Amino acid sequence: MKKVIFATGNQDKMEEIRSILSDWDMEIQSMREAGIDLEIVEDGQSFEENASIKARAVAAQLEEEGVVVFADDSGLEIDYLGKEPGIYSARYLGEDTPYKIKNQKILERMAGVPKEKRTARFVCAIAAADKNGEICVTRGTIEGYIGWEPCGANGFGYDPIFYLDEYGCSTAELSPELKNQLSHRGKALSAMRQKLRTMTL
Ligand code: ITT
Repeated sequence: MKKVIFATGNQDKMEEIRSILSDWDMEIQSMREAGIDLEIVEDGQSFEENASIKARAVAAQLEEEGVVVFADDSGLEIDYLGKEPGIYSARYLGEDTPYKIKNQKILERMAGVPKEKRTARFVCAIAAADKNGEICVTRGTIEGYIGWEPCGANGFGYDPIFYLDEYGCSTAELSPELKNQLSHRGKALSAMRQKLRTMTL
């Protein structure tokens, strides 16, 4: 394996991924940097299925040997809301709706719900594929709860309303380094690195 292309159009994710993999001795390109522009329909029923769909769609465009495509499918599961928004996290209330509004809506739906029922988690599935198809998928999660108000300016998406018990703050209040150490994305990427270490690609 000589290069990894990330099948994502999400710049915030890409920034976290680069930082998480910064000590990896491997060329990492975004889809855009690799000159690939694809509309991918994410019609899977799980994070793993959607990650595979994205990785396989981009890998099918590859001509070069030794290139592996990674894709990240992630989201927020809120137990009180029956695991919503889940795999629909990016599409919740509409893809282009600002996160300030999405987060406010979630806080409204959680009004009056006691702390013990506010449990939630971020989930991330990372899929790897080469031009012959899928190689493997890993998952990482981080457990937390939905707070009562948005807080913090780091991170992206639902970070301002997702709080960690151990730190008493939202993931948008953590430094990027600490978030990446603890996060669903950090865990799934580290599991993927472990898995690929045992393979000759
Ligand atoms: P790509 O499919 O192009 O990678 P996307 O933004 O559509 O980009 P997803 O379908 O995986 O990606 O949706 C993930 C959504 O879940 C993301 O847009 C955020 O709203 C949310 N999310 C995932 N990880 C997050 C994190 O670390 N912090 C906050 N929100 C996160």
